[in-house]
Amino acid sequence: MSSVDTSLHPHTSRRAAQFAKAHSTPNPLVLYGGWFCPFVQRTWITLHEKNIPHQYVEINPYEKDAEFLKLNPRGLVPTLAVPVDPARKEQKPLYESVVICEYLDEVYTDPTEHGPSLLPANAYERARCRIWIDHISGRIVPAFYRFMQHQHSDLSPYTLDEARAEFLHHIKTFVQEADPTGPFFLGDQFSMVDVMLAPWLCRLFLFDVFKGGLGIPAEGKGGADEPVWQRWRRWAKATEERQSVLDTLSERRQYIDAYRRYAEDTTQSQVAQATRAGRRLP
Ligand SMILES: N[C@@H](CCC(=O)N[C@@H](CS)C(=O)NCC(=O)O)C(=O)O
Repeated sequence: MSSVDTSLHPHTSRRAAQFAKAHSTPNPLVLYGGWFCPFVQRTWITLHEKNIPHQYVEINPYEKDAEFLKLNPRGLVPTLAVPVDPARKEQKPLYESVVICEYLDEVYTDPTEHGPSLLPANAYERARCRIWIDHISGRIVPAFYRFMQHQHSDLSPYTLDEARAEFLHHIKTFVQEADPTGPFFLGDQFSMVDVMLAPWLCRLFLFDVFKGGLGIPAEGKGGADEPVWQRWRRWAKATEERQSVLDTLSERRQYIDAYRRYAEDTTQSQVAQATRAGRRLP
């Protein structure tokens, strides 16, 4: 079956292309990524936020190149090759976007070079951030794909309205836990929680393109939920305007082409297959 999985646009574009080009020379820390991938964008944002020297290598994870599978037997991007010896000559692989981002935050700690940590110093606050990171990865992200892959068919186990309502419910729960003033989840400090959701925020326009709208009420039209949606808009605006987020985005047209196969539910990506089968995402 022909599939976007192997016929994806091969290159990143716009600001993401500039960021990739600025990190194209060999470095002991290597990010293997795909421009279209929101899990990769999490890693990219972390590298950018912390000003971490690295090499970016664009690959198509659907091609399952043998060298790539040696690094990550799951065959997923992001995959990171990290230097593990003092001379920074020997590399070992890491994968899973949350694990990778936390690793980068833990290792690159010099505040003069890398700015503040993306997680709070206080252990309780750090643990609370992890609850909301888990909410994003375990609830918001799966609901995003269920909504995006919904098909109007008698065989569909859920309606589009149900998928939309489930997605918005998880967003609302998240917003209600955010610092009331913001603009970010923890207040004025951009944190790992924001990093984890930002890539899907950048892809919400795709629901207007493919699914008849996202369904977040327009300003002043939120009824009893108006304060929640106001707080959401404050978070979304600040996060969308964050330099690290802007600099890791490609041309909108490319996302529309890449996500059409999700919207039509024809992609064979592991995420899409898990969504279709009602399994946990890879
Ligand atoms: N849980 C993984 C998910 C990564 C993931 O699904 N990446 C996709 C691209 S967005 C991929 O590499 N897909 C290859 C495939 O489905 O075979 C993470 O957080 O890093």
